Amino acid sequence: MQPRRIGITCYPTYGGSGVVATELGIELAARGHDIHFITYSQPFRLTGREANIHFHEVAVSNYPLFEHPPYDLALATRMAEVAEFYSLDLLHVHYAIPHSVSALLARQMLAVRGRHLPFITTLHGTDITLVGLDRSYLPITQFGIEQSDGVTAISSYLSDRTREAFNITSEIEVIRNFVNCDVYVRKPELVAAMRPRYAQPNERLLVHLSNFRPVKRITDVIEIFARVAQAMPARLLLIGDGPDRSIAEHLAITHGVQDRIHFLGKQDNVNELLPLADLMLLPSEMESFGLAALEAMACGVPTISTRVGGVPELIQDQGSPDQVNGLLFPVGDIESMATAAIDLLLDRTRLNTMSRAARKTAQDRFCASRIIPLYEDYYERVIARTASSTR
Ligand code: GMT
Repeated sequence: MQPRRIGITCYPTYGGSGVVATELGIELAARGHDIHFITYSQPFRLTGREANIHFHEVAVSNYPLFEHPPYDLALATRMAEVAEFYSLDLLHVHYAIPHSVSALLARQMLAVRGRHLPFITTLHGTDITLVGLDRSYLPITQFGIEQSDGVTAISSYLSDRTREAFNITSEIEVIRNFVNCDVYVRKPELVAAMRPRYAQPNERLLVHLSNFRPVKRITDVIEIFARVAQAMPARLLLIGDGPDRSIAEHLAITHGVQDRIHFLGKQDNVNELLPLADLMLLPSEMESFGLAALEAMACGVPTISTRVGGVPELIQDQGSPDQVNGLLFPVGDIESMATAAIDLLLDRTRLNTMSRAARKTAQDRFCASRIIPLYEDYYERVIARTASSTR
């Protein structure tokens, strides 16, 4: 693909969609594309010093009249300005609400000046499964999706769900999430140096990574861990922060395991923390994909998760031992998840086999080197299709 100038908009500070958008920008920049992040703050996984990456802050003026400052309009304005100044070929927005509608406005603002700016919307999950189905957002989300020049979804599940819930008949390209397998990898010397900070040699180390929203069921994480900690010496790394953190702290005290849990808060270098663990817990109510599980798997850490949404597209719990890369259970089945975790952690051979299968899945199917060309190919198709239709 020839080098392109691409604008990317996402939620820069919170959630998996922002992580995917940022990592995508980093990977595209490394392949020679010129990337322009148009967001309200610098995406948290960027250092600001990467080659080929530019950051354009969206500032929202707050007049006393505005009880709710119009961020979507400020964003549309900035998108149009950046697209014009830097001659962007394409805008790629992550999370439909409100980004696709802002991109649509930017496209229209430029069209009246004879400039063509196609935009692609990538659907991530709660923009469809929760927020987009709120009656007050449904029609505008549907409109934003329909008006997009291209739409991608991060799993087949999410693509199907979007079609059903929003009556979308146009094409939705499934491009699954990815991980950089060179960055997310277990480096034995790093593990040897860092693991003693969090666990003794005789202790098992579990990990959970999320934004601590109710959909993640953090209380199930604590319940499962409390049962594991009764059965063997164990510790838990909790990475992330959000509304349910204090509920988790309270439950940990109730079970007397607060001293066995490291509440680490938001962390930048999760690639250095995940490989320290033996097992990840992700007992979510819903996951359209489960990026945290993929990042752990790339580090050789298998996941116990729930059989929801797009998770079975990533975690395979049936087949020969070298195919099984994690375990899936019904939502809320704490007892089964705890029993499975205990059995697995006590069986070193099975745990190692599953760890290798997890890494192999990440490498064979979800490495950035495999997925990024799918985005590049899709960009070219959208640019070509929309250029010929506007001629
Ligand atoms: O729920 C989150 O963790 C945040 C949310 C988002 O859109 O920012 O995550 C969704 O997108 C992630 C990245 O594509 C997926 O890995 C998550 O499964 C998905 N979350 C849900 O569907 C609940």
